[in-house]
Amino acid sequence: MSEEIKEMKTTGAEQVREEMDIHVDGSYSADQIEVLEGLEPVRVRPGMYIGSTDARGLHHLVQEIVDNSIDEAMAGFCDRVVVTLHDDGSVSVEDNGRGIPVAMHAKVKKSALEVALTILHAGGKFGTGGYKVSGGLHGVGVSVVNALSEWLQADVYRDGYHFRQTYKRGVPQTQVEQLEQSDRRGTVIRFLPDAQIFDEGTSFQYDLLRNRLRQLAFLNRGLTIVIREEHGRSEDSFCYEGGIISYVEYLDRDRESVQEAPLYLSSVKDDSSVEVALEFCKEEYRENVYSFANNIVTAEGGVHLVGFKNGITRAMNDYAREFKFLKPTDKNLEGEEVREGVTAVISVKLTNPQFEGQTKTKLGNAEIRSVVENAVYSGVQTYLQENPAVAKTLVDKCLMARRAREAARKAREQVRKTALGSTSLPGKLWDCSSRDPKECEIYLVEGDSAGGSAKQGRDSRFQAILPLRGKILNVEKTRVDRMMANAEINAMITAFGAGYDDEFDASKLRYDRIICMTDADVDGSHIRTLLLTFFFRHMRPLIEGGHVYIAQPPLYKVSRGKTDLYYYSDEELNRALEEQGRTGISIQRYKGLGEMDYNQLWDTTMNPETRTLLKVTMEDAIVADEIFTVLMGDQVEPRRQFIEDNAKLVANLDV
Ligand code: 0RA
Repeated sequence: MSEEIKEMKTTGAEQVREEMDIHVDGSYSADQIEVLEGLEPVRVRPGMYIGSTDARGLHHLVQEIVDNSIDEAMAGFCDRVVVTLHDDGSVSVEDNGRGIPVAMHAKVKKSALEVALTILHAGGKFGTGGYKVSGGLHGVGVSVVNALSEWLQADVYRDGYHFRQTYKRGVPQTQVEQLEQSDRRGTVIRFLPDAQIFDEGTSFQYDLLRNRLRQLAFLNRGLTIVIREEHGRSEDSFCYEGGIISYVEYLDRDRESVQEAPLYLSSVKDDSSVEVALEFCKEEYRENVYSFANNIVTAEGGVHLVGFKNGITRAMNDYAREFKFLKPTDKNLEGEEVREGVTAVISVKLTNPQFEGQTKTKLGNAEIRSVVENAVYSGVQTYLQENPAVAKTLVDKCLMARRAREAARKAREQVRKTALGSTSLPGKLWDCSSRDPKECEIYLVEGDSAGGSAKQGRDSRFQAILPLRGKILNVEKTRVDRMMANAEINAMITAFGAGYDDEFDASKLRYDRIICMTDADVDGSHIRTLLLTFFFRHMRPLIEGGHVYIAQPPLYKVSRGKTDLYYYSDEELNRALEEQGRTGISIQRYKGLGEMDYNQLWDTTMNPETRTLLKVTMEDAIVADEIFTVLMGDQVEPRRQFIEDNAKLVANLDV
């Protein structure tokens, strides 16, 4: 972090110097203009700096500030970060680090604090970047948050005093003031996001922030991170002395491990450090491997993930050969076979991370691969040698995985021959007439009767209907071969036309939008969750590519004379009743889609001009996975507890 500030200072100084050449008048008001100009690009194109101006971009602001405190912690100067959601809608991030320096910058004649907060620096993708990281969106700097805030207040405690500066939309409202004496140390940044910028409102979701902060606490052993509502009920404090070992235990809290405790491996080379924690689970055939670089989720993987995979596969094969679990004529165990049931967290920290890939979440520093690979290879090797009973269980598990994969491959071929191979579409699909996938959409509708209304109501040029009968198979508990035998699953695969699992190819999709239209009741939400689980597990690019939507049918119809008005939530209904009174009206509560006639269904839910669709996004695959594992897993008690804890999250599964 200190390197970063140095860099910010020079870049900032240059920028200010250039501006000073133009604005020879050095008065305070001229200052204001300079600063505004400096941050103006951020307000003109916020998406370039924070990715988007929706809820995700909004939460990114908090992330940005927290990152700075975590950097201070990684540098060894801070062990506590407190995030507070205030009653006035602002958020504050407090740390007990050294405090952002406030000293005057000799050339710029501004305090370092003001430079950091008002000058757009060349961080991340805009320049060289120092210690800080540009994981796609990260590392753009606090000045960006300042520019996008209606107001921001920076409080710094250092050198025996409390200092403060306040800003509005990035423009300082005061000099850096020296306030009372204080022997406290640290920084508090409090800001109110600018409602002019964020188009989905400016309210923060506690659950979303909590999950990310918990993850950061796992990734930074010993660091305490607190999130709280100012006067609210919620407060969570995270601190894990076990670091990523605790993370693996947490991920597997509802699974049974083959080992007594996760295996932990670490290695340091030059300025880079590598940590891996892993364990194998019983009765689990998926792999849950999460990789991070400088605390950022590397969703696209990269060299550290490759090193991990190579290391574990080599170690297991060497062991299986040495102890004759494999006959000389047997093929080596494949990586996927070895990793069935593995839960692992790979965390690397390095000075100059190279982020590549479509979403800049793929680590590219070639030298890191062998560091991870060697650590994992020798760690797993040693573990197997020292624990022969566990080792035998693990190798047996790999061989079983091999047989299951063989069976699945056969089943897949069968499906391809009977369904995918032929051009015939499922019998109950009402297809649309357009053959241009970009304009086509398919409604997955619960039940035949609602399917009938949807069929009548739709615009058959571009809207296809696939009625789904009864419950979709719970794919969480099912292997591929059985899953493919399920008629509903088969119908979806065939209708979408893009295959599944490793062979899924989004470019073959016959519809750009897959819309889940289920009843607004418990069964409906169950079916929706099952559908999302299926997509998440077997067609993940469908969600990643933003192709999955949830239709929003109305909950109420209010008739007053000849006019009907529709309401989509209890709040909406109550607000309307408050405003318009309750006399001379009749209220109908829709229990299911089937209660609407086809005209109503079209007007309220299917007409692109008037409907609202919720897009299902993969904000955080790990959180989603957690939801799916707990919601769909075998154990009832954690599921009940989870739903209770995360009612909001579950209600809008689009996190
Ligand atoms: C660079 C140098 C120093 C402190 C920081 C950065 C710093 C920045 C932030 C941002 C949020 N919290 C922070 N805490 C510290 C101090 C250098 C020194 O005192 O010698």
